Amino acid sequence: MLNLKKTIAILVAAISIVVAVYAAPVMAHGEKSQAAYLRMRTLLWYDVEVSTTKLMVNDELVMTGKFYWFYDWPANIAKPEVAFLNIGIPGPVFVRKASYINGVSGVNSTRFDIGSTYEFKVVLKARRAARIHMHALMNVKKAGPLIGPGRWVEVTGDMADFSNEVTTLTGETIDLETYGLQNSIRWHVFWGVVAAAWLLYWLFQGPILIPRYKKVKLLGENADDMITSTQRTIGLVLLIGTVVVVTWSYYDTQAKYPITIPLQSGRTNIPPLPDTTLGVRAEVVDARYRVSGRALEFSVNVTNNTNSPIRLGEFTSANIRWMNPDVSTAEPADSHDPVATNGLKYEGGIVYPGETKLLKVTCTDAAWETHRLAKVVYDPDSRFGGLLFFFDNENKRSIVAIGGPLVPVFI
Ligand SMILES: [Cu+2]
Repeated sequence: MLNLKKTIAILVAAISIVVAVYAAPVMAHGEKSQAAYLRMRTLLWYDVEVSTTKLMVNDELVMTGKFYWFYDWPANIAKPEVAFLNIGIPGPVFVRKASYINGVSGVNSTRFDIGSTYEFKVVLKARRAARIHMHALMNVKKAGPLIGPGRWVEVTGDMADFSNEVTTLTGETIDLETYGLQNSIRWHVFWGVVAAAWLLYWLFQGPILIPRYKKVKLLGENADDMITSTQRTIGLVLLIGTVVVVTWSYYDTQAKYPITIPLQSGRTNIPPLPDTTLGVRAEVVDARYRVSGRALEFSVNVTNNTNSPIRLGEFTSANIRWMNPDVSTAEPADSHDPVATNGLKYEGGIVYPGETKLLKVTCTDAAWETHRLAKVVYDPDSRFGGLLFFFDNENKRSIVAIGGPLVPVFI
């Protein structure tokens, strides 16, 4: 029996070493790891921009953009009843100074409407030097983070210069970077010393744990009798001392800071932006994913209820953009920004006002594989989703969400 256990232990150790040796350094932080259907059919981000990609410590960066809550929300993903807009950054490279959703402060969590569009703005202040891939992200309760497009940003300078000053409601100016830090360190050290002293005291009372346990279990001795009256007295002193110190600290804090406001945990309800379709309707008739060609092909019935002729310029899904350069151009923001500059082609041409037309659209790019979106055809619920951007003569956009079942084509 012992041998078997030993063998298993050695095997586990050996496997761990092999895995550790072969583990390659990880460059990304999970943006491609979420299931394809989740990235395509939950939150669709677009127009995401950062005000700068190179800045110094203490400089501000503003991230703006829009997001659309996909109408065909996956049944197994929690709906955005409680959600919080954030920025995904490895480590505290920035502090967040403010965030807004449709102009409303994003301090509190928010409930969002499925099928609606919102715009956001997050103001960040650089705290320490780093080169990071930052994302807008939406934390949805019970669903997790829904990640927006990433941007490489480089902060230079010295963290020692960083200051994060705010004026409190009582008119005092404080630096949040250092405010209360000394006090916090003092209390941690104080309780650390008390805890260590208590443990050390018992450590020097001789072997206590296993020998006493044995005495109780095997010899049937009474555990309470093993504790001396001195030990009891010391325990009582520590107990009373702890209660006195905690009580005193509460009264002392109350006297020093009579006015405090608790952390805000209320919920806001923010009305969505006006309809982004501007009267254009699009219904997917059928859709295929061509595995060998790395192409999404779909037919879509488009009705133009606007006053201008429109053409299809872009399809976006899962933070990837397929552009039709005849109508709209876009370049990748950096080396990790998936933009298929010539990825969208379609048959059907211009859709005139009042007309309903069948367009045959093809979105081709290696990103279907490299961003693991093609895996959607292996999902139990093989449905895709995304946003179509139609442009009129004045480059005004009608943004329409589409989606439907996706059939794979292997030959
Ligand atoms: Cu990233």
